[in-house]
Amino acid sequence: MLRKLFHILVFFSLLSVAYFVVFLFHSRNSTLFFFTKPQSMENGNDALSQWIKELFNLTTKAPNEGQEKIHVPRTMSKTLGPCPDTLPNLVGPLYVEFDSTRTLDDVRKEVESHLQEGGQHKPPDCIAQQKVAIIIPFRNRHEHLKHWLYYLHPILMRQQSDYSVYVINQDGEGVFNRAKLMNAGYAEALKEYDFECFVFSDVDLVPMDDRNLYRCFDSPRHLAVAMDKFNFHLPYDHYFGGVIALSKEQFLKINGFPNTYWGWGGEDDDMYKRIILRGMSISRPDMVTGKYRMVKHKRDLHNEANPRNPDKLHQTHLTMNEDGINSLKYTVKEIVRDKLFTYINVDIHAPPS
Ligand code: UDH
Ligand code: MN
Repeated sequence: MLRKLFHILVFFSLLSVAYFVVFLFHSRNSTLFFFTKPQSMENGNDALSQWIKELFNLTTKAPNEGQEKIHVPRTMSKTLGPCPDTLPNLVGPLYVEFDSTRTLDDVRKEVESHLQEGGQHKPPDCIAQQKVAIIIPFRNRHEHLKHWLYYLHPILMRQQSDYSVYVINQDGEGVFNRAKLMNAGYAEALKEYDFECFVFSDVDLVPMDDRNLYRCFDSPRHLAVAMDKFNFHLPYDHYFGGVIALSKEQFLKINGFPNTYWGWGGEDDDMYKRIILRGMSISRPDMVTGKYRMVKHKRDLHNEANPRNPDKLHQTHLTMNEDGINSLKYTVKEIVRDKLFTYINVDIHAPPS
C-alpha cells in the first residue's frame, strides 16, 4: 500500500516537472509575458538564464522595479542589449496614398497599444540607439496630421528609435513662422527628456521607404530628397527643406533655426547656409530611399511668400549668431497629451497678418 502511494507521488511529481518545462518553452516564444522575445536572448545561454531569472523575478531588485519595467517602458531593465545596426523589421518601399479618409480614432486603433501617452514609443526588446524628438510645425492642417500619424508611427516603430512626436501649433492668426515653431519644439522637447536627435518634419510629408531613417548622422541630414511634388528630384542642389535631422550638438553649433523668417520661404536655405558656415556638410539618403509623397494643398492663409525673406539670406553669416535658439522668445499656452502626439500650442509673438 505504502509502495503504491509512493508511486503515485512520484508520478505526480514527474507530471508537474513536465508541465513546468512545457510552460517555460511555451512562454519563451509567446508574446504574453514579454512584448516579444528579448533580442539579447539571441546571444546564447547567459542571456537565456538572465531571461529566466527575469521571468521569475529572481534577480535582486528593488521591490517595485520589476513592476515599473512593464508599465513604464522608458525605464525598462538595463539587461536589454542595444538594438542592432541592421534593423530586422524594415520592409523597404511603401505604398503611400492620401485618398482614404482617416480619423484619429482609426489611427489610434492601429497603433495605440504600442504607444505611451504623448506619442512616445521605445523598442520593447532592445535599447534604442538614439533618443529622437520629432518636431512638426503646425496650424490648421488636421487632415494632413492624420495621414502623417497613420504612416509614420508604424515606420518609426520599425526603425527602433526611442521617439516622441511633438506637434507645435502656432496660436492665433498672425503670420506663420515655420522656423520659429521648430525652435520652440526643440526647447519644449528638451524640457521633457534628454533627446539626442531632432527630426524636423513638415506635417504633409510621408516617406515612401522605411529605410530612410528618422535619426541623426555624423552630418546634418536631409531626408526629403525626392519629393513627388518635385518629380522625385531635388529642386536645387542646396535644398534642405521638408524633413531634416540634426543632433543636439549639430543644432547648437548653428544656433538652431532663425526666428525672423515670417511667412513662406527662405528659412530652409538659411539653415543650409548656417551648416556650411559652421564647416559642416549635408548627409542624404539615395534618391530611391529618399522618396516622399506630399499631401497636395494650396498655400495657407497667413503664410504668403514673403519677398523680404530671400534678401535676408545674404546676411546669414552676420545674423546667425544673434538670431536663433539663443534669442528665442515664445509663450506656451497649452500642452495636450494625446495618445498619438504631444500637442503644444505656442504664442510666438507673430505680427498680425
Ligand atoms: N504649416 C502649417 N500650417 C500653415 C502653414 C504651414 O501647419 O498654415 C506647416 C506644415 O507643417 C507645412 C509646413 O508648415 O507642411 C510647410 O508649409 P507648406 O506645406 O505650405 O510649404 P510648401 O513648400 O508649400 O509645401 C508651398 C506652397 C504650395 C503652393 C502650391 C500651389 N500650387
Ligand atoms: Mn507642403
